[in-house]
Amino acid sequence: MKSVVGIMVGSDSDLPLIQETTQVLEELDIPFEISIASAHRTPDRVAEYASTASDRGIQVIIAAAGAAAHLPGVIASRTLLPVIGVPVDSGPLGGVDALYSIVQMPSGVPVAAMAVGRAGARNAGIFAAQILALTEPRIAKRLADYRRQMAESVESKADRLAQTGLTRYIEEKSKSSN
Ligand code: RP5
Repeated sequence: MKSVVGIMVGSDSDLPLIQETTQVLEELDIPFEISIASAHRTPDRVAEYASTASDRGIQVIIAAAGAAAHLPGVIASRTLLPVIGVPVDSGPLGGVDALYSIVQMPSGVPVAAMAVGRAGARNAGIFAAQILALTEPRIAKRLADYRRQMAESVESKADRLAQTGLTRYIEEKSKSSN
């Protein structure tokens, strides 16, 4: 199947985090491509990627970077496709630097900035799916199922908490996460 989401990371050190994104895209059965390019170390590769993505059939781009994270903004400057930015929680500032770099785009060239780290990486995949769902009913259906399963999971946790009480619930939760 042809990729409709393009994922770009600034470094191979961002790959473990971006697995959160690829997992959710796989769960929702959305084909994606993934590669590495740095806004600072390989600016020509970034420009080439961004300016050809639409012609390859890509409909949404997800760009993840840490530190002075210019990758999502630079990609957005070279394409009219929606760009979702994921601030990677790497480096001495723990991702706050990347968050500010991604969220503070100048007027006229937006990037959809996600939360720092794992939640942001997962939400990037879901947000990309929501954009695609505007024109793809099968993706909209999967997103609705995903939301329902999340709600059911919270309901079942609340039921279990009511049955076991707080202390046992916490003990059992910590045992199952070890
Ligand atoms: C950023 O600098 C990358 O996105 C990465 O998060 C961070 C560190 O990169 P490496 O020095 O580990 O390649 O450009």
